[in-house]
Amino acid sequence: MTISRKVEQWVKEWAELCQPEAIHYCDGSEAENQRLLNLMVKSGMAVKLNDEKRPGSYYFQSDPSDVARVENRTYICSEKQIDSGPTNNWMAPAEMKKILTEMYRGCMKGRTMFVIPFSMGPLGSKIAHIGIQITDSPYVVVNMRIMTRMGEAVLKVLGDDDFVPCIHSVGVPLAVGQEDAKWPCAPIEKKYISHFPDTNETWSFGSGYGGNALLGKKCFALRIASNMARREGWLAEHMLIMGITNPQGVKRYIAAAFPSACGKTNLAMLIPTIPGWKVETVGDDIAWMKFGEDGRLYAINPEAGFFGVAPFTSMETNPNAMLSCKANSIFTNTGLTPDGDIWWEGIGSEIPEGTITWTNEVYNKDNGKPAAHPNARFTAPALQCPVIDKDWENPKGVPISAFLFGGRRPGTVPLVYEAFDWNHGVFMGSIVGSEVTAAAIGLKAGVRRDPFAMLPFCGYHMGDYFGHWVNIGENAPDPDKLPKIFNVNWFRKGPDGKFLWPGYGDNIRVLKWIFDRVEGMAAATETAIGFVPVKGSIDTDGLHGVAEKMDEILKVDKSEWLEECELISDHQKIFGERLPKEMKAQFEALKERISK
Ligand code: O2Y
Ligand code: MN
Repeated sequence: MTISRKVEQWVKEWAELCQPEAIHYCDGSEAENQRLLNLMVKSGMAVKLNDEKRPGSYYFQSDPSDVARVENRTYICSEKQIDSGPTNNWMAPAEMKKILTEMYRGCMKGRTMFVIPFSMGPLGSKIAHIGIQITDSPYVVVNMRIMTRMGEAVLKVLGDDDFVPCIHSVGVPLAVGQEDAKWPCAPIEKKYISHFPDTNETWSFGSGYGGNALLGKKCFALRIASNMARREGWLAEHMLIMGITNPQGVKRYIAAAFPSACGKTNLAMLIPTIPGWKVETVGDDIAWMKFGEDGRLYAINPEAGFFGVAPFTSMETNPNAMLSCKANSIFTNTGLTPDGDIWWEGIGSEIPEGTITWTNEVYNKDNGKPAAHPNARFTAPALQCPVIDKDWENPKGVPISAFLFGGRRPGTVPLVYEAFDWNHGVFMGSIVGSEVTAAAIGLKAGVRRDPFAMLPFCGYHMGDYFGHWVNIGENAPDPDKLPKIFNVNWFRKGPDGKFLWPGYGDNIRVLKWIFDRVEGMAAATETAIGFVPVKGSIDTDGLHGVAEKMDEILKVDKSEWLEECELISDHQKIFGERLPKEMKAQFEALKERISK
């Protein structure tokens, strides 16, 4: 393996601090992957699933204290606190590094330090970037192998260049002869997911789970990359990317941002219910976008796999996701059936007798405990998705014709509306939110704003982030080629409390309207909030009882929007002086239009 002196020196320094028993540079080969999986099976951390049911796949149970991203332990350590903004936790970089250096000292004793060279995006793409993650978790290595392009080939492309450094430890050194935990991790108060935007570094300590530990994903591809994108004039977004082809064979790509758990993976892999339309997947979570030579915005999916939520994914709700994880996949915190397969709530079949839960107990329907944790995950190669787009690895990316924003709004927000122009679209992205009714810990009931679905992922001041979107529009090589911007809301409810819109595969009907708007074809009415479909311009053929609800589904109610404006006013205040004047102007214009 050709390892540059820069990489070697950096690894040496970290090894001196973390004091691992051994250092292993990952080559990304199948043999290496198998060796690690076998070792984890032997140690009791992994279970090999039945090859007849789930070929090449493995099952893991995490520690019950380590089951999801930990936002309250996630920090943006910019030099100045103000630059991290009101929506991030902050600590001065020197202070954080002092704390963490002491925690990293000797933290890998008794373990192997793995060095993972990885590319976010197709190797060699001008939009892609290379990172190197140091970790003491073999679980992280086998997941990173699915989620990124990883191994020797990356080091070759990197040569002597700089890379994005990512440090990770589960934070549990092993004394000589000490038996390892099944899922080693540190207690919550010792977990730190720290980002240093001024030096592009991520230092993660204490968690082995998902976004806290697979550092290419949320830490690099969103929090660090959003800073890189701002400095360099591109976009790093929490967006799926999909291709849509109409019956005439015309294809357009859209990118869509929805808060976590709003069905992004389902939309990215949608199976259309209207004849002749086709949807293909480029990515289900993150988009990196740069202007191409033709003045259009091109997007790549920086990832190579899906880290999808398992519960309620089924052959009914998302057959393409189910087929993506039918082999060569990793399952974390699902149930484990006696015949060596996985099971979760909402999978679409009865739970087999004797299924083991994610907490390693025999499932008992009477004790109210689910078989799968609600945030149980499958890690599956994107290539296995039956509708993966032929250009999903095109190094140039795919040209984006439209952006979609949306949240879960039972009232106020119509099924779809289109922005008047770019800055109005940026304003729409800045007010995305979902209504929270449950007494979720630390949340008040009401609309929880999640601007651009980036609240947990924007690596700098969110007010400056809105400004960056405004600048992208201002500096576009050809403003006429900018994507059009839409807001969608699949979740509007009627007075009976039931969803008005069928959702899932029928969302193609909304995408069809958006597609036709992009092509200058579908009809719309100008309202106070934007362009809304005229009655009959959303195809409801073959849907029972929906045509008669379309007025309600598309309604823009003056009193509801006056109330919404009160909430938007509170929301904008959060960003203080850093709220761009363009966003203030958009809000004033909205209020004026509504009050007319
Ligand atoms: O809980 C985690 O660590 C995973 S979070 C995640 C994973 C895949 C895609 N999106 C998300 C998210 O929280 O947006
Ligand atoms: Mn996500």
